[in-house]
Amino acid sequence: MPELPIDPGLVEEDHARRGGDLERDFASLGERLARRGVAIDAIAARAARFGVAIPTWGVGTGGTRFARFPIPGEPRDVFEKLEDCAVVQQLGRATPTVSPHFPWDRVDDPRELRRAAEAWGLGFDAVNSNTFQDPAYKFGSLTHTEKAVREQAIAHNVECIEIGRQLGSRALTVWIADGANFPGQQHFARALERYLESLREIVRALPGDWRVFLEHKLYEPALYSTVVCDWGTSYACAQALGPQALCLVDLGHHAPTTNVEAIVARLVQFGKLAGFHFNDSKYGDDDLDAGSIDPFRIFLVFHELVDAERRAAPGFAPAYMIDQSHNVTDPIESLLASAQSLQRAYAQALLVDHDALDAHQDANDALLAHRTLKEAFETDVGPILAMARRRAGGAIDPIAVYRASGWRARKATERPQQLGVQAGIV
Ligand SMILES: [Mn+2]
Repeated sequence: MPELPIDPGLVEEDHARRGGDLERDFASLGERLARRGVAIDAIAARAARFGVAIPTWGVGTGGTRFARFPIPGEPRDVFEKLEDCAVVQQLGRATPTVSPHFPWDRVDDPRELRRAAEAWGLGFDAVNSNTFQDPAYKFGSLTHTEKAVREQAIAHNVECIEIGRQLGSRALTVWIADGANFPGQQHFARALERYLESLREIVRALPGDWRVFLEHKLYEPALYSTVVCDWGTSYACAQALGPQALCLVDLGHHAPTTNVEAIVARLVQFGKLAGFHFNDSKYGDDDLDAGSIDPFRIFLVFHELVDAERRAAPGFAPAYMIDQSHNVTDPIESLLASAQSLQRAYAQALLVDHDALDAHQDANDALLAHRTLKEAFETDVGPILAMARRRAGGAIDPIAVYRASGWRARKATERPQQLGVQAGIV
């Protein structure tokens, strides 16, 4: 049995206080779904298997280019980050894995880190490398014009694979900040050729059962052009690099009006979808909480994923991670709410009547096809998610239990504030 950071008595109290209402809501929703030919327990069982990774940097307060406002009791090292991830998993039951980042999470012995995670009942998902902070990377990393800098960046990624192997991870996510601020600064083709050359070295270092996730981003920190700017570039690179290379979709890394769900469908079709960095945005790469701005878009993404699952699309095994910057909330609360938003979108997508949708599409009945999707999206699946959590030992109302636990105030005493606590976001 994993250790539980929050007093289980508080979860029992939550079940006692809210369990009766939940059962009535669940039964009522079950009746309505049965009229549509849907068995609520089957949906609840599938929703319960949904899991999204928490990035270790997500449990710390993020920041903007202007300031960071730390809150008392933030984790000071990766072991304390794991502790906070364990809180999110204990109460929410949708975040069984953690995605580490190096060098921020560097420890002397990765096996000790693995044991610490296992004690909390947590596993490790994709390992993230960092080639954007070292002073050597001012003009690029894997695409730098100087071979020595490229070699430094390659060696760092290879080291991340080695650490990840010891942690039980099986994927490396590579995002580079490389690009240009001025037209003419960088030769587009030569920079991308250097990227491919460097990535080939990294792919050569991958164990056979590992994958490398290529993350594209249209701007920032480079403000005129980036080397891996869009999904087309990412796809072409993944093709050139072979079957172990796949394309990762960060929801915030596109121009504001981009149809992200269509990109997801394309990557599924071509067998190159690595997975996601989930977040939400209004203007750009805002890194707001998943589901806070446009829950319909997340639903449409999950509709494509459920469709792929249903068709057993070849090679379909996406990795899910939250990638957000928590600037004005307690990160634990934001992560609980975000994981719930994602699980909600998944459960809603499971309710889509695919046979009806196929028929409406074939008949070119635009209105009924659209209404079929909306009917699923507009179903309040809250009782399904709450029941899945309760059955797994989580809280019916995770944020209420978290607040009642006094976790943050206790940690404020146990974890005296340090200046310059590492935080970052990619
Ligand atoms: Mn990302």
